[in-house]
Amino acid sequence: MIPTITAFERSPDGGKGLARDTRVRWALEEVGQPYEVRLVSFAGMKAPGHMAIHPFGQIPTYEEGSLCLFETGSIVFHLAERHAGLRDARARAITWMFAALNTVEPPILELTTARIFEADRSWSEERLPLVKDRVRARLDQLSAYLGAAEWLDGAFSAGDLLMVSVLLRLRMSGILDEYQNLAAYVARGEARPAYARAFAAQFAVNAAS
Ligand code: GTB
Repeated sequence: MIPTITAFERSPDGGKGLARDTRVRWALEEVGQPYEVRLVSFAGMKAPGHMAIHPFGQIPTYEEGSLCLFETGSIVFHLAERHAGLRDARARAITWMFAALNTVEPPILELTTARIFEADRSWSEERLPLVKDRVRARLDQLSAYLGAAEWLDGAFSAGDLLMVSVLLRLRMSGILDEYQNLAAYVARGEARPAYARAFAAQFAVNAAS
């Protein structure tokens, strides 16, 4: 059965691949699973039909027959469980999936909030260095762990898929480039043909609108 995911009808990033449907598209491409996409407007996300499958009125969602999932981590986990290609070193890959979403992403999201939504506050300039240092504290640790390795745990895993997706959000800030091995790690992720297909698919949607 071909699953259907939801994505922004028009992503606020104009197709830079930062909206979370790209992570799900990437995982689907990695495992060679064809999929369909239902595009949703901001209003549509809060309409009863969508709220019935996503209690918080967001994208992405994943529908496969009677199975409806929300939360990117859960969807990528479901796909990793289903497909042997991502199943190696399962427990460690799951650990890295949670580390990406629960440990590395929160300070990065805080930086996005500080740079975009708090930029007009009187205290913003003073706070920004603190927020950036919190991001650097995590990246110092991640960079030290990764060292010269290609991926976090031997072969590419769903943990790398989510970690690269999370780190990609830092590109605009310039902080990623302070870490040569992490910048190269992200570039390796982006160079994967499955990522390129996922990026192109979401870009086509946004270029068209
Ligand atoms: N924890 C959930 C998950 O991982 O699936 C979070 C889902 C989520 O935040 N979805 C966002 C959404 O639907 C889209 S990805 N927002 C609409 C709403 O809440 O009403 C977040 C996002 C949006 C835009 C950009 N961008 O333009 O750069 C990047 C990321």
